[in-house]
Amino acid sequence: MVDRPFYVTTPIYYISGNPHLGHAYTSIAADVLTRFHRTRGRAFFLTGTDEHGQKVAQAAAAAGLTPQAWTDGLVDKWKALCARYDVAYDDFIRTTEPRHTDAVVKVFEQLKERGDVYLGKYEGWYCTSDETFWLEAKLIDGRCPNPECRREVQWLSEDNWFFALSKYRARLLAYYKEHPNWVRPERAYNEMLVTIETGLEDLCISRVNLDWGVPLPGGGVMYVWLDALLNYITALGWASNDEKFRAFWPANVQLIGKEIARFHTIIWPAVLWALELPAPDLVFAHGWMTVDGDKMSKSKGNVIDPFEIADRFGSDAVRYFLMREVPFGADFSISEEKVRMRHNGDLGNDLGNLVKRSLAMLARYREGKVPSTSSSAIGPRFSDLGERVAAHLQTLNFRDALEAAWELVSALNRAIDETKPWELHKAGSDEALDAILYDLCEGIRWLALLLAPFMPNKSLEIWRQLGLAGEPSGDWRAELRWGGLAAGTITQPAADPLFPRIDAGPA
Ligand code: ME8
Repeated sequence: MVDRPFYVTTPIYYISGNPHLGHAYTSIAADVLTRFHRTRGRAFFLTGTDEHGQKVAQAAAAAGLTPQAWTDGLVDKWKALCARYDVAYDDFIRTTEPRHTDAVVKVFEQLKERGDVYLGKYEGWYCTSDETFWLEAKLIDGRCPNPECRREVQWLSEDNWFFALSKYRARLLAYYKEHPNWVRPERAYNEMLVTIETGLEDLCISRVNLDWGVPLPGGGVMYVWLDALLNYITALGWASNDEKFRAFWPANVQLIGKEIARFHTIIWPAVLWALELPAPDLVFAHGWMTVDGDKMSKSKGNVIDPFEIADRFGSDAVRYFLMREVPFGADFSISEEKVRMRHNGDLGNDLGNLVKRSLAMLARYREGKVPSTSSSAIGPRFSDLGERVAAHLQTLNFRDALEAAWELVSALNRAIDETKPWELHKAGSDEALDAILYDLCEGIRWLALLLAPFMPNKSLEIWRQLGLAGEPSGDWRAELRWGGLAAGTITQPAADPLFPRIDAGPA
């Protein structure tokens, strides 16, 4: 069997402004998933920026810059967002790079040769915010029908290229029926299936009156959505590095927000088939983040600055909140209060105190040295925990994975309260004291491993406090065996709490 890396992608984000926390959400989820898969083999994580199109051109013009100067000036901010949240991508593609634009032209030529693109006239509406063509009948009150958008649309009458999407309708229907899990969550699958059943129109794939995009032979530029979708294969070296490309494609998981499901689960597979390539294994359309129930928007002034919230709570705590709050796929509302509750509760009271109390008792009763023991009250109850957390991560149930890990946090805290190590010490019950102290340290080691994909910094801190070398990134199947922590290990408890309490009010 070929050792195929696990290939994960995020959408490439429009570089029409600064990133907000919604963008970080998808990238963090992709990072958690990639880190998990790296514990079992190779993984490859692609993200990047969508730099062409009318929306970016307009933002640049408003700033008095050329689109290229505008995107060059902003891209570092998008990379900095990844760095701030420890989003460890393997490749970051910009759609203005020649490795992408060259390949995009090749795609166009191939599609043309195949007879899958043809010249026609587009007469209809266009939403610049969504970069979407809308036919008259689809508009709602004369505005963009996307519920997240509802902005004014612009009339277009252009001679453009069209992709013969309707030709792929039957294949799409068959594919959906044969692969009922290829679009998740189920709601997105059902919605997309209905869209296909209702009928598909051919897709306009060029903009003849726009010059900010990939120039097409004969004039005009490629429609920004087709340009953007292709990043997932151009970054791998499609048509330039066949060996790399074959080793990576099809992607294992493509993460997107639910509002762009139609592009990724109807247009994208059809384009891939037209290029004689397979569709990705899974497209996961996650839910939408709102602020106190409202859509995040500049005009409402409720955009959460991802840098500020990370400075206030720490990037790991924000990552934890985002993955723990709701099942991936569900919409959710974020507020400072909610993040603070999770931070002070789950992280500070449950996990942070567990580590602090356990290592403090070890320091007091055993000079910080992990004792040896022959019995464990806790290990046998959790022998399948690694497999359970892994199973949840395989299916992108981030919340369930964290809840399963928290069963161990709770069990260890409860064990302290029930065994009362201070009384065992007083009574001279050395064996029982060794047993509970070992269980606590070993349980904490497990937690560092299980939580590392979610909270890479805090897990490493825990690992260091346990006195362990390297990083908590080993293969769970080998590492998660109760008793793995060597007796005699000298722990290094830190004076400061892992998650110092944060009170309401200004930072
Ligand atoms: O659509 N809640 O880019 P974009 C959850 N360039 N996720 C959110 C979010 C929110 N409030 N806001 C943004 C584009 N996202 C195209 C994609 S891909 C070939 C081209 C995340 O800058 C989510 O992943 O509008 C969403 O799909 C994406 O950012 C949209 O980013």
